[in-house]
Amino acid sequence: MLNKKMEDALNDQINREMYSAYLYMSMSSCFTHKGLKGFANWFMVQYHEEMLHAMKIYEYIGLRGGRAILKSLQQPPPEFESPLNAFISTLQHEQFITKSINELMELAIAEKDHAAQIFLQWYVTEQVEEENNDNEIISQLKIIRDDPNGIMMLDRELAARTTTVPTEFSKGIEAALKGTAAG
Ligand code: OFO
Repeated sequence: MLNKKMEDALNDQINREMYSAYLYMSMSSCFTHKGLKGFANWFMVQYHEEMLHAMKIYEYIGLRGGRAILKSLQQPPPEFESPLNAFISTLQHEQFITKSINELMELAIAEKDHAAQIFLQWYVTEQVEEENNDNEIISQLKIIRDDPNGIMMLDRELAARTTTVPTEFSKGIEAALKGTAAG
């Protein structure tokens, strides 16, 4: 059974993951509007990843006898002036998420909740990959700068990103994860 402190902290993390999804959905909309469909695709794939992150916690709280409580979402910015600006914002947001995951892990250790520590390990590993993905694209964008040919080439590359996480959560996240790379 989850204790109240752990349950509240995990519920706050659901909200942060849902905001992440909302933020990347907003970036996707912005780049669709700018005619950069590859960047829009990359951020929509990221939206699905964030929904998975939120749903895993939602289900975990229930498995441990707690109750997922959904809170209001903050409005994400509607506009991003350039792909570089959006990816720098993405990296900064992911660094904030990494900090919040580390704080959750520290709470699980302080509360001697071994099951939560094992559960949170997946997120610790995931954040290393998330920050690395953003850093790689930022490096490319810094080389490209304002070169339209470079932006269009990267846009074509990012158009190839596909969703590898399940998007059907109605039968439960563990069922949806079986047989996927994300599981
Ligand atoms: Fe982007 O890792 Fe969850 O929030």
